[in-house]
Amino acid sequence: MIYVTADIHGYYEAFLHLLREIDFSQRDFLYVIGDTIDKGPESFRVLEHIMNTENMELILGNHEEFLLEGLKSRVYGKRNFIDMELWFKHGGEETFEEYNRMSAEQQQRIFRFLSTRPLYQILGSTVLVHGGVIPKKKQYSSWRELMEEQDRQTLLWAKEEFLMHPFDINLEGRVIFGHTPTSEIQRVRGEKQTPGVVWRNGKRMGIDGGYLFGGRLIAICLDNDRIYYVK
Ligand SMILES: [Mn+2]
Repeated sequence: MIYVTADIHGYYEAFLHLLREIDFSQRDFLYVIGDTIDKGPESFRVLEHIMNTENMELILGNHEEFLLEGLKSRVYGKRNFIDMELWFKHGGEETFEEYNRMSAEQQQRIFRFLSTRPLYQILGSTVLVHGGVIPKKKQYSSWRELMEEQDRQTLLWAKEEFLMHPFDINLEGRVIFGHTPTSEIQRVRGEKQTPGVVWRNGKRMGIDGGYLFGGRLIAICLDNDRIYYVK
């Protein structure tokens, strides 16, 4: 079975709980669509668990991007579009300190791993992405065509413009994304708020259950659409 989850944000115990809930085994595959780190207590235990498990793949989120860009600006002394202050304000300070306490070898492993992760994944007619996608037209020949016109900023950070988009494109299938807790999506859209529940709208599905805000960690099985929740 193929599973997808998102926005674990350093909550390693909850992540393990989720793996038990879905009865995750060697025959399965798990996609984590970003934001494994920051805010929760055990960022690198989450990240390293995914790194060390062959049948798991990480798709980058904006918090992995914070770490990557933070490290690049330290290593190369250059200032990237991401401000360290902004990252620290969003829970990055402890992550950065923990990283600095690691061995050089371990630091390199993590840096190499993050630098080579994809920004999205297309699985048949399902697209996995952290932030979102903003279609610029209504007709596409394939999801690939739609995804190739997206910029990095949108894929990692999309908010209102994606959430409020009519998303009336001709493609069959759906985009599964994290990044914005589903109750925040509902708030932005003026819908009734039901925290910690999957958000569905036409060809979009939000699965960030806002675990760190008292919501739930969510996983979906792509083979049968079964949803799993961890409180
Ligand atoms: Mn995010």
